[in-house]
Amino acid sequence: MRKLLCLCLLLSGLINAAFAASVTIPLYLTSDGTTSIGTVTATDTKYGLLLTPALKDLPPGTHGFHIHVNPSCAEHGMGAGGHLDPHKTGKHLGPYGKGHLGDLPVLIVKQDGTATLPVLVPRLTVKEIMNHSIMIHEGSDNYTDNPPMGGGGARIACGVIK
Ligand SMILES: [Cu+2]
Repeated sequence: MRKLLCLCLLLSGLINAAFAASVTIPLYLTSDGTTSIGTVTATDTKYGLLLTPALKDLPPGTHGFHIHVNPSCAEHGMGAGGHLDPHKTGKHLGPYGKGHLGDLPVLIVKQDGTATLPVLVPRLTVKEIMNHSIMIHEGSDNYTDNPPMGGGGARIACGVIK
């Protein structure tokens, strides 16, 4: 019996190692701060941070999608502050550049208002995004500072990562 217990503990340890850290983030419209639009699940993989959205009630098209620095969605998303930029680059260069670490690939929303297509963020981990926030913008993102912050504009949905 004791042997079996040991084997079980060993196996569960192996399973934990195989399935790395993960966090599910609830998102809400910034218009009222309380209307749920679903979740984004962040998981560490050997290729980077995989973000899997299960979202609804969004405008179709591509949207700027970022990790913002403050763990707050208050004041229509403005409480989240700027993009996560621990290395103080001051540059918005997208997920594959050397600027803000919080610059994610654009979020793609289908005609029916849902977003389910995962994106991979090579420079981030679950640990690095904890106690920050995730933001969806009204506009898209051209991964440059012209226009500022890739042209995302208004903050339409937000979730605190904890
Ligand atoms: Cu943003």
